[in-house]
Amino acid sequence: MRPDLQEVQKIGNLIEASQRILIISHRSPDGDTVGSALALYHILKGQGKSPELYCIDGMPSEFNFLPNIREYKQTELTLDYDAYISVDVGATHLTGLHESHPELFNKSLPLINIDHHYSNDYFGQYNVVMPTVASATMVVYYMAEMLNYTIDRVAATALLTGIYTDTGSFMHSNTSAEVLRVAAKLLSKGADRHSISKEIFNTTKISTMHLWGRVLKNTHQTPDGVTMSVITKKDFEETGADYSEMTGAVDYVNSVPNSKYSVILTERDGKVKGSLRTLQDDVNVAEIASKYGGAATSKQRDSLFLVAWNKRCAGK
Ligand SMILES: [Mn+2]
Repeated sequence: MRPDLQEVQKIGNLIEASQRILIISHRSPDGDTVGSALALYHILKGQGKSPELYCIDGMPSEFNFLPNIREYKQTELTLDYDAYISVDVGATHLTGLHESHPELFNKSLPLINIDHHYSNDYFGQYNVVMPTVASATMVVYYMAEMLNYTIDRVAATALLTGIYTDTGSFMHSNTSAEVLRVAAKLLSKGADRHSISKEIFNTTKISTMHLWGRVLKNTHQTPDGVTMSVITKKDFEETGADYSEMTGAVDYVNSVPNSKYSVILTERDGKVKGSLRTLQDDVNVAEIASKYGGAATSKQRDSLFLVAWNKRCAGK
């Protein structure tokens, strides 16, 4: 599968005619939104353009090894750019700009929406949305190839970062033959696989160690195979960890043998966040999460919900 040729050509023409281009990442930035944005930033600079990077949240330190990561701006936005590109943004509210800058998303501005989420409702003037593809960086890769943009070592490393993080280091079920083909092409272009795996997957802060220690200590399994753990506000305070340091904990909890699915309940700003994960084909955690008002981004194997701290949970 490849992006729609006509749409990509229109985007190529828009970029050709634009000078100042704003690239927007989603809040709580992950390797895919950052990798897509940094690859585009580098490629567009190579085309003689003046790209800028925007994210409403700061960058996690594990991405410090990526060139140009410090170019991200969090300052007040003035919408005077020639073009806009959102990357890995499955829904407009994930930018944190939907209320302050609604004109970005009502098709009145030249916004290019590059994404791979089923939830994406084609909010851009231009849209390249491929829900069957494992990462937004793969969509960027296809587009760059189609437009004959050069993918050098810097761009290849940024693109491979998104593949690495969205496939959980090639361990999630979305690791298709096509993922490995694209990863192989990026490696042959000089992508720095060693830095990605070391900086993102094999570097753990002491506060994360302590937080995960509590997650693991609190883990138990019900007789019907639900593996659960719980983390309170006090755990965050005492370990000095922040919410982002919970990333990946639910996958680890789910590794207990005979897990039908796993849940971590986290106390967060007066609410309880439930993170659910399964590796079973016959378990749909999105359905379970939806009983508690599950998030729009929920998937069959990977879901979230948020309930008020004092709300009594009905049912299971
Ligand atoms: Mn993604």
